[in-house]
Amino acid sequence: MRRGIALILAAAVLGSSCGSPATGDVTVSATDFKFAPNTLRWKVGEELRITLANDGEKDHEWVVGRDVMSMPGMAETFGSQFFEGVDVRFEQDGQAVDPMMVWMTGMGPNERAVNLPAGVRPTTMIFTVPNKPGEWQMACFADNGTHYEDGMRGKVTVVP
Ligand SMILES: [Cu+2]
Repeated sequence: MRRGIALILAAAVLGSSCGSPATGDVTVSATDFKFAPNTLRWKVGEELRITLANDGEKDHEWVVGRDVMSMPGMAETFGSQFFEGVDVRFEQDGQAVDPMMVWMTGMGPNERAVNLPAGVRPTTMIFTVPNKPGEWQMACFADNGTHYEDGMRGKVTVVP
């Protein structure tokens, strides 16, 4: 009986630590095949520094959006892109990096995915959270969406 209660308490503690989203400036670590943390909570208007680290062996990406689009013969992406129209600065090792070197290209005109090739230095995104409240997803759609299917996904909650 006592052991049963301890297990329930352990489950409750684990559940709450897994379930509470990370806030403020955080580093999101991409590994093969997940993001940690994978739940974030942002507030409209706050200026954030989100650092993205590829700690895995594979090439990854980080994209925030909604409405996964899947077309035959094409990689998946989000139909609605959180960072579309958002002014984002990038830094690596404290030095400014040209956004053109960081955003993925070729996935459609609206796509705003941060390229995280294997071995890349941690890349910091600096931006003010736009007025796009609600539930968003984070994802890596690399290797024709298999990373996403394997667990490279998460949630971004944007609160007013
Ligand atoms: Cu990936």
